[in-house]
Amino acid sequence: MLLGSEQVEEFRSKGFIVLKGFLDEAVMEEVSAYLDKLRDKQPAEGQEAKYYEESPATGENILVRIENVLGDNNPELGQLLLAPEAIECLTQLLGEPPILFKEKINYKLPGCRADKLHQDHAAGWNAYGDFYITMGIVVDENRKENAALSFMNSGNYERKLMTEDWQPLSEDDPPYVPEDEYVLLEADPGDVIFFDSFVPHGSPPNTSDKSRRNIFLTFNKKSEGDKRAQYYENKWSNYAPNQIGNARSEESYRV
Ligand SMILES: O=C(O)CCC(=O)C(=O)O
Repeated sequence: MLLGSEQVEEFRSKGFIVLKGFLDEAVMEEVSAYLDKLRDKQPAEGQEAKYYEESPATGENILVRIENVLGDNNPELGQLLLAPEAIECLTQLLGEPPILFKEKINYKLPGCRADKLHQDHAAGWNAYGDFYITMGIVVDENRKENAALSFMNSGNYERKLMTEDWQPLSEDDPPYVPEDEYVLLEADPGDVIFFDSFVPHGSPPNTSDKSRRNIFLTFNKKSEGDKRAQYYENKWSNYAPNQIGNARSEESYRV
């Protein structure tokens, strides 16, 4: 058992736990270089799915995230990120083995818009399952000035959707209110956050000159089946990736 019973209990009561230095420096250097390569790569049909958005700060089309980076793509990256320890933690938290549902790298480059306070589950995930856990992997230093995430840490949320699908919980940027119910998660490369699909969280626009790359791997319980291929097939038919000339503007909320 990698996680102690207090950590599992903390996850159940707050909806997330932070494991400092879960991945070591050498691994994170490789991961960081890999993410730079993916940023510069032109994906072929069916490979990585890149999404671009118009920066509210500069009006330029910038890379916001890359999805479908694991599965049959980039097995070396999968090996770096999904060590047996990660699978063991997920198994403890889910109560059974995990299956990868979806994954993305959020580049959160300078000029990137806010991620409004939300529950991840509101991004249409209900259609595929009841509950998910995401492993958030910190690649760059996350600090207040480069859009570190804020999480509700009071446990004061419902373990179900609190809005309609695709709706944020608030239009405000951090500090979210009530202030004493949220924590700013300043974190370092290799730190990992395990969080459930209902815990409210978000981050402000990145107004600094430093990127803030984090990787988010989302899992469901094995007993709920493998929904990944279906998820991406549906998503790409509604929201085509790799369209740099056709970036989403701030008014249309899509993730
Ligand atoms: O990268 C971020 O700041 C936000 C991550 C997140 O909550 C999301 O993409 O759903």
